[in-house]
Amino acid sequence: ETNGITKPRHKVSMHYNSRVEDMHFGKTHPMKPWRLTLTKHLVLGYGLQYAMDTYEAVPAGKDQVRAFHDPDYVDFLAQVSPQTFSDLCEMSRFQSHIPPKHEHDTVDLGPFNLSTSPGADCPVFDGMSAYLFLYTGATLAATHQLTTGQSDIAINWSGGLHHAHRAEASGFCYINDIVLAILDMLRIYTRVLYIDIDVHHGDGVEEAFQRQPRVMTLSYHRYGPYDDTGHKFFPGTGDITDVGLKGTVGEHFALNVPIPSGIDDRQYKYLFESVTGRAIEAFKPSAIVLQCGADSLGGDRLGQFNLNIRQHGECVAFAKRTGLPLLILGGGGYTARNVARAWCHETALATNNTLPDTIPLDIIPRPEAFQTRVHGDGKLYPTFQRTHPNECKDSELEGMVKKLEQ
Ligand code: TV7
Ligand code: CA
Ligand code: ZN
Repeated sequence: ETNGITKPRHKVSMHYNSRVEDMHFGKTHPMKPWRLTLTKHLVLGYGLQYAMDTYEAVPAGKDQVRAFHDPDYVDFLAQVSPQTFSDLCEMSRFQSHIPPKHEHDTVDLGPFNLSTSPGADCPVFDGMSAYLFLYTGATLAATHQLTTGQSDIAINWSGGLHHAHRAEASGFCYINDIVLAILDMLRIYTRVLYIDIDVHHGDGVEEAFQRQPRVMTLSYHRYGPYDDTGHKFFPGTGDITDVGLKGTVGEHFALNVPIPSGIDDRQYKYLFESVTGRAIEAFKPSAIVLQCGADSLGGDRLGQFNLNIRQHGECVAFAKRTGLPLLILGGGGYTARNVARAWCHETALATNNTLPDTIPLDIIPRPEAFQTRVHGDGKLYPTFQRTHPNECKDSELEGMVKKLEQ
């Protein structure tokens, strides 16, 4: 026992490389890799490293990434930087310019939906290539740990980038580490259940396995009609009627739970536990992959849900109670201090530890200003102020559960 933190009977491993923290998508871009620095500081500050094995990740190999992605796309990602981008675009085998899909889109897109414009979702930035192969390497190391029986639960908070397609970056995601992990797991496990609690639809993972009856994908996400900017909530897919590719063996192996804005803890618990519970009963998975996007928390800069940290964590606890091999990944999360709180809490849950609400600020290395701005009142479990009105009616959620049970 150290710091009151104890080792669980089951084996937990965490896979990470601090070099991902130095990356900058751009000044105003919402994706901030330094949320991972905060997460690390909280995890180490509470002493959770004593409850699990920690591994420094190495970059994934190009061959490993080709298990899902297009070989030209992999070559491009391996070489791209702000300096090489235009030269790479000139090369004939890469399409050099894609006209904007919407007339009001101002960013100029290059091949594979990449761009050097500052407003792009998937910008080309310094050190990007190293970053992509590192978060992917961490996910594949975590997967290896599970498939070889060395861990019962393996965690990579820098992974979970669910929007990337075979030959296209999308929504801050370039390499789909989740698809690569599941492909690897299919060598060992008969059936893999993918659960996605990020506020966005896990479209890239769903699409990759739309013909694969050995993978069930289940995403909970904000979904609704067009907003005043002419956009649907990103990526605009994941309707309740979307259950996998019709007329293939993959039909009925995708589930989508589209949710209006402002959902609270009680309503989310009801939805998550009824639908996930039924999915597990029917599908009988041999392993679970859980994408823990923290943008479903209240007060997120991009999200529109109103979950508190404890309910977000209840989803992890629920998956853990199945006793199945569990891969836990990060994902979205744009209010950095809350991302760190949630993922630290979930690391504690994975290792059967309970944490005091008062953050051990004396152990966390950072200047005074950083402390007040980033950790707020110094509590791990604040109650979030509602930022989006609750548009979820209990009767409609019940109707949704009934529909999904069929
Ligand atoms: C997993 N929302 C990823 C979630 C990806 C969401 C989007 C932004 C955004 C991008 C910026 C930026 C932003 C304040 C927010 C239709 C568009 C509208 C680009 C401005 N500020 C995950 C992706 C989503 C980029 N994209 O699931 C640079 O918000 O809605 C869209 C697409 C076209 C492109 N424009 C946005 O959580 C990790 N982007 C500021 C600077
Ligand atoms: Ca989701
Ligand atoms: Zn998201």
